[in-house]
Amino acid sequence: MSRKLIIGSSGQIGTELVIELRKIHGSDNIIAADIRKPIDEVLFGGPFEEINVLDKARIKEVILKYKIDEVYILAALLSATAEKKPDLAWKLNMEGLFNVLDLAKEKVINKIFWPSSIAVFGPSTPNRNTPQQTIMEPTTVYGISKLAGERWCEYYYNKFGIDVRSIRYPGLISYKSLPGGGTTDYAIEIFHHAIKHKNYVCFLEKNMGLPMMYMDDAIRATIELMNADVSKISVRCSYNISGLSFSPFEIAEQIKKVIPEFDVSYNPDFRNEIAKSWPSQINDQVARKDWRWKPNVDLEQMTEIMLKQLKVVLV
Ligand code: AKB
Repeated sequence: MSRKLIIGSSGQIGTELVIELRKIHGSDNIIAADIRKPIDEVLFGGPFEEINVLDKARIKEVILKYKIDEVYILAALLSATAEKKPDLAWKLNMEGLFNVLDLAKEKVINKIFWPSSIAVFGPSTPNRNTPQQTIMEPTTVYGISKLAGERWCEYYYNKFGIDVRSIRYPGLISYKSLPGGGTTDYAIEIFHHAIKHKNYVCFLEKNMGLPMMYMDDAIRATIELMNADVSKISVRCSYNISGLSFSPFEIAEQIKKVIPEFDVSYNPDFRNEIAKSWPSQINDQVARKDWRWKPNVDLEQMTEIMLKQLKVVLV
């Protein structure tokens, strides 16, 4: 049985990926790892190891201890934090990837998942229906690190035959775990504020449309990509995947259908400039063709799930 190590298991994607993979493969086969303590469900639901993604020796020690053959590297600084801490962002986002790519090169592991982002695109990229292959001139520290990472993934595949797979995640919406330091974080905050305070001051402008996705779809995409037969994988940098696309105004209107008194105002800050540089809607034809990717959850369904679930947690 193949064992998997999830580095960054206390983060937004890591939390839900560990829970889902444990359901599929059994708790003992999914090793959660982070420098931060995870939520109880992850901590007590199976093995947890403290790992700093910058510590290659420690990663190797845990891999050998559990006889792991697949690693998911989810530890990263997101777009807004990366603008404030560019040196740390570059170090964490790049060195973490290299540590794991090199362990694959040394044949300590067989397969890697590494997340990229729609942040690899920039202002010169076509804003709508953004193709898999297009102009990529990111203007953010995070986007530059993700684009460089994509090139390195493809390089390690071409040069050393490393089976590394990747997705360009859009903004991810979930109720189980909070994001931290991203530009798309508003799309989760808005739900928390709608329930708790009935008002929200949005840090993006009203009509700033961005690509988004409900977390269940993102987790399923990750698992489907990793399970896909190797012959189906034609992209070794990172796949575009598309779910939803909405602006702060559009999501607020959806929420108002359930909470009519909800009031939103707009006070754009530096994150609005980041958002402006990204596409508003992505073309994912290649992922659909290669490994039959298809999103399930639309804006209405997502709003309904988020409000229902968060009411239970927050009220
Ligand atoms: C961010 O906003 O930085 C992330 C992303 C789009 O990768 N959610």
